[in-house]
Amino acid sequence: MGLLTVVAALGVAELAAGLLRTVSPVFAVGDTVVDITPPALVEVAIDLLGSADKVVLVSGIAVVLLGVGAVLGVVALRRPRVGYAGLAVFTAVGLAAVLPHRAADPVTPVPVITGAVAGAVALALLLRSANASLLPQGTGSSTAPADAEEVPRSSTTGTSGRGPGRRGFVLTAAGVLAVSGSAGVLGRRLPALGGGAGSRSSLALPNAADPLPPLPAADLGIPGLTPFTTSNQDFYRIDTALTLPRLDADRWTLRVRGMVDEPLEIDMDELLGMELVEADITLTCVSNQVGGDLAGNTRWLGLPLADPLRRAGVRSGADQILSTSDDGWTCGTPTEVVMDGRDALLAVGMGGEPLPHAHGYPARMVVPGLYGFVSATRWVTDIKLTRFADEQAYWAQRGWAVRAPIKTMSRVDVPAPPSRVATGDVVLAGVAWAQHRGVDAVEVRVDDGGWQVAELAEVSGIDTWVQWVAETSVEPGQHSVEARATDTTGFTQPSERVDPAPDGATGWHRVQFTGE
Ligand SMILES: Nc1nc2c(c(=O)[nH]1)N[C@H]1C(S)=C(S)[C@@H](COP(=O)(O)O)O[C@H]1N2
Ligand SMILES: [Mo]
Repeated sequence: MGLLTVVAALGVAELAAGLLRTVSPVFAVGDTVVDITPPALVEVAIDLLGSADKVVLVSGIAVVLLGVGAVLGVVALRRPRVGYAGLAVFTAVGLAAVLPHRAADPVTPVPVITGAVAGAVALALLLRSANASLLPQGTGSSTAPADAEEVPRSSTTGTSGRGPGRRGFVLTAAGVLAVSGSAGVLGRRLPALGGGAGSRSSLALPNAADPLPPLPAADLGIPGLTPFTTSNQDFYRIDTALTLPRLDADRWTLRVRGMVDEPLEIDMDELLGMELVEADITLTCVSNQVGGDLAGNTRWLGLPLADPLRRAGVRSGADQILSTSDDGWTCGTPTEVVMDGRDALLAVGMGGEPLPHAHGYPARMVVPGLYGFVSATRWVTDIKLTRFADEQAYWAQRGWAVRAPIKTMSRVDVPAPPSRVATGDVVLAGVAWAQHRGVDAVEVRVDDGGWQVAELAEVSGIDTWVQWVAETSVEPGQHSVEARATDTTGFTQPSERVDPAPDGATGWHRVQFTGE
């Protein structure tokens, strides 16, 4: 009974949230848990669980809610008021989570209240039929005569477990489960169903004013080596969003405001009508460990971000571009980086398609050379020119760096551990990046021996990673390979191991393999 009350409340709340396109109470509680958990603990969780962190968090919340619900249900059988009081406490927790939520809007409390009412109705129905089933046969059940043939059986067992009330309870329970379960599933699906004019499938991207030539020999095609171009499907994803924002391009606008001469707002029609450019840019997450895979490269299509900023007229002193996504995440980017002529984009296309929802549909920022957390706002809807001294973005508030250029890095992909390779000639290969400086050289060494210069694939610019390859020969037994990159400023990545926080990991990636 307690479980079903919780299911009813949550299911109906999800349906209401889906219909109203507002914050889901369960996910809002999840966000609150993340927000009030000490950042160090959140990092431990992310380290341990990787991208399963969100599933674990949301399932954990569901398990706690169902557990508490089950206990309250047992108590409520004798003392119904406890059940309703528990529901009231759940409601208060839900409201406390959704009201201050960063993506809250005026209708945000409605799903919580609707869920609470549904829970109360379910509890009332269940209590009524549960009480009927617990009553001794024939005393409380008005349906007893119709089921008279069952009475002798239950009286021989000495319990009322098979009485008519029990069947009633099971039917009521099944009804509650079916209705609230489908409400919940439908609620979670609703945002994906909208297929209107602004939907991703009907958005037609224009061509770039000056399309890039096809890629040169950027891909060496070595088995096991990370492809030069990452498919949208395989592109890594890092975000604070427990639920994927699903925006409609028709309703999307971007405001540019703050320390500007003339605030402005552009919509998608205007944006797609402007001169768009293409650029190959490798995105990297600051949380990437040495050898990690939180990096991806693709061809982006978008408006140079400097255009609308110039049109609005950036006032002097506005050293920070504070961008906000539809889900309330904020990001602080140095104004001078965006205005210095590099391909800083308000991107609408990724890998020849509109941005996938997961990667910011309908528009996001991409700034070559800066880690994603200070540059790559997805679902961006607001840009405010301000000062670093006046306002701090989401991760800066949590102790991460304010300015975070991507560090020069190389990774060994081949051989992949735990790899057994034939002795004799062995191929070593990987990728290296130093966005917006460009990789000048990659060196590898086996078993702490001498450094050997690797061969680099051809890339068209300084904003992408580059594949590297080298050959060596090894004897049978255990070996290790290490790589280090030097960028075009002459800087060689240091061997010193530094953790990702606060501004990116350093160290040489080392991979073990066995020759046999
Ligand atoms: N709205 C929003 N945008 C965001 C983030 C986020 O949590 N929310 N994470 C940022 C971080 S930390 C990174 S590394 C990049 C990753 O972009 P991707 O998921 O498209 O690869 O998005 C950035 N943009
Ligand atoms: Mo990131």
